[in-house]
Amino acid sequence: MTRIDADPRELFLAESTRTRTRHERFPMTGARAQGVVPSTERFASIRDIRVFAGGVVLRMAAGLLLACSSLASAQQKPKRPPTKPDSMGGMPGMRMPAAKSDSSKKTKSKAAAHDTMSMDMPHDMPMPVPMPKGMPMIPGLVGLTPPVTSFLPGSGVDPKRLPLATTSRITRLKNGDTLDLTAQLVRRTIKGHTFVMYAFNGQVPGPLIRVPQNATITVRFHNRIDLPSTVHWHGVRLDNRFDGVPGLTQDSVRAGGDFVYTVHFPDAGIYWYHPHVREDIEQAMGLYGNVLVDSPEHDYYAPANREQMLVLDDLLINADTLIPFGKEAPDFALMGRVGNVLTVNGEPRYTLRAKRGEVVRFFITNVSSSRTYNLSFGGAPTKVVAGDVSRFEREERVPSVVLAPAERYVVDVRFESSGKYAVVNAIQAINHYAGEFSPEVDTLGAVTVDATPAAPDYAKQFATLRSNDAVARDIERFRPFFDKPPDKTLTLTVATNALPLATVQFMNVDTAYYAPVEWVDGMPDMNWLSTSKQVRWILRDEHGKENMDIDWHAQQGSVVKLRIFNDPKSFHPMQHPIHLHGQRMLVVSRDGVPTKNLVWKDTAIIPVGSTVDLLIDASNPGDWMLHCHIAEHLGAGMMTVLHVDGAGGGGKSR
Ligand SMILES: [Cu+2]
Repeated sequence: MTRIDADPRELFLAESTRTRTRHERFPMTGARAQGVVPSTERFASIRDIRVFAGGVVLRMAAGLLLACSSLASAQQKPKRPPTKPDSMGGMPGMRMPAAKSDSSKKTKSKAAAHDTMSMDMPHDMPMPVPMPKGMPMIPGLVGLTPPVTSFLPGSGVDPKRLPLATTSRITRLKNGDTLDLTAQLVRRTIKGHTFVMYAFNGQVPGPLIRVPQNATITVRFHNRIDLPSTVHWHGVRLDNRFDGVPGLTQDSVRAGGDFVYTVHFPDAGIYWYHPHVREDIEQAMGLYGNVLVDSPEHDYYAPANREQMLVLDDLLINADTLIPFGKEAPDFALMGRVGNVLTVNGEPRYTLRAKRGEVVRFFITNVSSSRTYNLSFGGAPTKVVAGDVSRFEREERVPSVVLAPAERYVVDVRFESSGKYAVVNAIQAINHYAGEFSPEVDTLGAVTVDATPAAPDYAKQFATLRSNDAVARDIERFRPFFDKPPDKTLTLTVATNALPLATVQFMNVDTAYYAPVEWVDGMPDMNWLSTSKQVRWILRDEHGKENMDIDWHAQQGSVVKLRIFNDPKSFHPMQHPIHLHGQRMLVVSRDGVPTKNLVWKDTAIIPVGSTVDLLIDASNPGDWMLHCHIAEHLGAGMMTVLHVDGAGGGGKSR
């Protein structure tokens, strides 16, 4: 994470080579090195990897599993014959759907004979999902497909007739204005391959809606994609009727249908919109956009030379093919779909030219289905200014910013000298198969700084860490509730049935160790084959009620303490970004350690093994979803409803 003069791509390659050769077993570096998160959200508990069993044990177990794999594959009938991979190059994997040929017999004997310690893949072993380099697909899973029909956008549509997606454009709206927002099919070219995907108004990300604080706008939504849809206004404390949740606040909008939203923006900051129907498909295929709400105060933020939106996404591509989605139910239900092509603002490579000494304000949103990022700017000094729904009590210098799906942060970065700064995602990768962790750096783009000095020069203002007294005063009212006992306790866990035998065997061993946060998919084969028919993610309350069976009410105007515990002993422990609609909340403590610098949030990451206390300002009446924002976890049931009953007894939720 230093300033570089070389092409960042080279840095990336150099980094990945270096990390591979220095591949250690359970290094105690990665997570600790990633001091991450704006300090208030720093995991008191990114206590590195908790190792309860060594990698040796895991390797032995993996060996045993592979030996059993012929049994496993005998029990699981392949639905589709395995085929030859089309390329074993940089992105290993085969085209889908699979072509001719095959023989499960041959696969079986291969599998049984497979050298468990070898990380090389025989060339005739099929790998329907791209596996990370050095990670073979578990032989017991070879030839299996998820028990769902494949779905990709625009089946039967001639791509040539579709408009080419464009980049996001700013749409400035005033109080009372109306916007037509159309979800539609588009063509997108990514890394030279053309795919049929979705976009709002032909743009990816969708139009950047820029409005003054307290504006109310009308959005005429037109659903012109091939699935039912809605629009959810993420983080906005709006009228419950326009929250966009099918079955709760509205009916889903059928393909070809329309819906009119009235959206009021009471809080300044950065928000986003996306469908609340099959997010695993619709959001992943391009339906997302930002809303930037401007405060009337001219010095709401410290001065900056320039503003930039950074929308982080990842796309799962196998060579020149999108990995299809499950039609009846989400696939990748264990970990969520983790893409192998990282994009910023819809493109694989972000570039910005800046002047020397320029202060750039980045509004960052993570719209990925499952991936958590640890973002930094080539060593350029970075100040975290604001989070989901407000500014921080105090600005703080941070080495990097961690964003779970749906989270937003606003950071100011000063590029002090000329040269090239790599924008990177530096994380700790995990290989579930080998039981190994290793540092990994992905370059998302570069900021090229020329020698011309920036004017005006904001060096002095940048060096000052401001206190936002208005935020502190607002939060002061809630401080008396910080230590009250929880009103509601939720445990995060998972239940599974009918998963492939090899997956079950593997996972039973795998939980011998865990990472507080999984930054990559360390088991894409097992993950792909799991659907929400087999995996049910669970929020369980103190009465043993689960998900939508939880009966949870609060009075409008009350302050609700929600304690969430992420059970490390579950079948597949994993972090969950928990999102509450229509209200704002504070992360008051993590594992009993009080947060020192507070910010209003709508999404909070709950690392594995952690207990997080949230204080909800239940100000907005209505029926509001609380759910995991990993799209496939939501699709696998991980949601409940907080009913905020109107102060006048007029709440619709009784
Ligand atoms: Cu989750």
